[in-house]
Amino acid sequence: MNNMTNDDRKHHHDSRGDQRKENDKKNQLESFTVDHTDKEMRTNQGVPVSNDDDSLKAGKRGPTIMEDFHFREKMTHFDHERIPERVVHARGFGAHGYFQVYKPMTELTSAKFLQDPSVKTPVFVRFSTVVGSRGSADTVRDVRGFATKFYTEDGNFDIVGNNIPIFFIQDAMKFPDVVHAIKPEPHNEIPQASSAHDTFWDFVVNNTETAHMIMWLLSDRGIPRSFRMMEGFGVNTFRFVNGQGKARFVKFHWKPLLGVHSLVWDEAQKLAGKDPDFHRNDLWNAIEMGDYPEYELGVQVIEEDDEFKFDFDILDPTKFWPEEVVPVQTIGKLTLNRNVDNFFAETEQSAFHTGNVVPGVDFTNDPLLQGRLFSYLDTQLIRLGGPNFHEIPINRPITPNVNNQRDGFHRMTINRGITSYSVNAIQGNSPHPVSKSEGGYVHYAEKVEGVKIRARSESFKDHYSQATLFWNSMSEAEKRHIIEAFHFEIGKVDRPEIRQQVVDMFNNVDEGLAKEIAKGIGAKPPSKPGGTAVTTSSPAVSQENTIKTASTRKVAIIVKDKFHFHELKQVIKGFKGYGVHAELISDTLGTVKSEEGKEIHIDETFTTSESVMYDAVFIPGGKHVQQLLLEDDALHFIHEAFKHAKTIGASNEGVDVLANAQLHGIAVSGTDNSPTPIVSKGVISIRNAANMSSFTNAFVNALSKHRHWVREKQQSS
Ligand code: HDE
Repeated sequence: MNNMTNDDRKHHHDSRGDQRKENDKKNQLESFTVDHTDKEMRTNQGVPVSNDDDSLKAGKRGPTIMEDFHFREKMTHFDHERIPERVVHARGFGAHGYFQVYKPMTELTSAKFLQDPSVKTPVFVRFSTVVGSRGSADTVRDVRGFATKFYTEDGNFDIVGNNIPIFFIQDAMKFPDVVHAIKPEPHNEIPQASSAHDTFWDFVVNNTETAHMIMWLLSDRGIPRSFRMMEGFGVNTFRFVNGQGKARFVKFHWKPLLGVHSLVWDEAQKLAGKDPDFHRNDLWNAIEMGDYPEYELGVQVIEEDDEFKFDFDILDPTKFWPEEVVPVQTIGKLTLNRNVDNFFAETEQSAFHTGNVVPGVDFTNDPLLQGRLFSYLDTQLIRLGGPNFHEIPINRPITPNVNNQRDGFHRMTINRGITSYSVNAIQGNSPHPVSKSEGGYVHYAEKVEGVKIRARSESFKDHYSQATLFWNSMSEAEKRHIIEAFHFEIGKVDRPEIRQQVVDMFNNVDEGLAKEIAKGIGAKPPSKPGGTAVTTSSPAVSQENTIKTASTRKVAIIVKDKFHFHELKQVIKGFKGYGVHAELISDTLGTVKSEEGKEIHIDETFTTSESVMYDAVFIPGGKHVQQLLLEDDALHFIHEAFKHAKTIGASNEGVDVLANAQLHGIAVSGTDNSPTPIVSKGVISIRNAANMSSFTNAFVNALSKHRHWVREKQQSS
């Protein structure tokens, strides 16, 4: 490639035509992939192995001999098979997919992957939690990472985003501080994967720029239902630059087509024990089943001339651009359609970097972004063991990397030729830089002037207005969840003075909120009037207003011997039509037999599963109910689903189980044989089995609402 002329290069691109694209990365990865099915075992030196079970000994009961190269190689490799986990975002899960732009974005950016709607740009995404270690649980309260690597024909472009559009701090200088404060405390390394402890809240009350982010973290956004049901945000302000060199400020968004949905806190905590891999399982299984997660890429754009027209600084990463003020244009779609072959090789070794941009995308002076531009490259040097991590298959661009960089640990490339410097005459000054018009990356020529100073801009000083805006935007249920989250988090803080400081700090956001916080943590209500002057809201940030669909949701069906087969069959068939999945639960694996004598396979048992792993529960009719009525596990299942505001349904005798469960404030169908189901706060019941389709429709409709928060209210009142 080194000696290609520009015409060659152009031709090379054109001739590959439409085959380039989606499979380019897959094919590249496949050239590194090995499969040992039916292969002979060989050492790393390629020597055939005769025995992999016994070390070489001086006598059958004697000591192992030094010359056992096979033993030494095997053990040495094992001894060294761990690498440092990421300093933050250690626990993550990745998947492959592709991105397609809806229409040419030429007016906004020259980025090639945003020009041609027929091009499928390969993508790798890694979702993560921030605070916990690699082995921690998925459903902890935390920010989620949403890092995307686009393998474009102009090189790799990474959007290293989170599921919350703002951040804790305004200047990268403070990143080590916030991370030290939130990580487990240094003396005893407790607590794991949690912000509910003294050092974090000590940091919060002494660094009030965190106020807005805390509101989001303690909202339902901190406990997503699924990686498939959360937004992603680039957080920092970037630039789009078009072919004429015109630049605009831009923020990136990922909008999930399944909407933004969350767990409830009690459920999240239980899941952390019952299924620490809940989000991993969810994503992996969705992809395996062909329920490919999809997210639209949105951009918010601000003209350079409008930089100072907002009541917040557009470079302040603790502020978001309300969608009602700066609309989000959706410009393309990401589809995740392929699980990795090997977690370590792909997900663990993936290295993202905010500095990985392509022509058409540029940076701004956002002081958090500026620091990130240093940190991401730096951190890989220790984590991936040297400067050649770009050669690890998952990190390789699908374009060649051609330059004079050489050597270093684990160098894979064999560079031919004797020059590795520029300017050279011996190899005709190859490789040669290309001009902007030939596609070379040229930084946006922003005019910058100023005196050197360690200081914060005055325009960053307002820490509370948008925290109030966020609070104002929350539905009643969301507000209640935030207050409860404060009660949990601050309830875990030992020092009473910090608990009081939290009340006083959040009084600056909203007085009513501060009073409610105080009630649950043994602190005094705020002593002064609180709040800001902000009375507006941003409906777009409330999850109440998100997309609602039952598609891909998971229903637990409880059955024992002598259930009604035809009811079950009709309901499952109805679910399928809506893309809803069902799993059958009983007290043992194997099969159960219906009243009609049909056998069906059980997927999970009361021992291997819990209602927290499902979105809803259904009990069909039949004589099995007589046993279910005596079964504590079944009742517990229903009570938990009820407590977590989930959809619950029953048909015929199954309704007796609901009646027996005494669900507070719920009406269930009587024995009048009415053909229409009774729908009561997300609990659906019917006695008339002749009409299961009206039941299924009502059930799926309730399921699509995600949760029935009205029940929580009656429980707490
Ligand atoms: Fe990161 N961040 N970060 N971060 N971040 C890392 O890079 C850093 C920030 C985010 O799946 C590290 O490779 C600084 C905001 C994600 O591999 C490290 C600052 C946002 C991931 C780092 C921030 C993020 C990371 C650790 C403040 C949302 C995981 C391992 C100035 C927009 C990527 C690594 C993956 C990872 C530095 C703040 C997102 C240390 C200095 C804001 C999704 O380089």
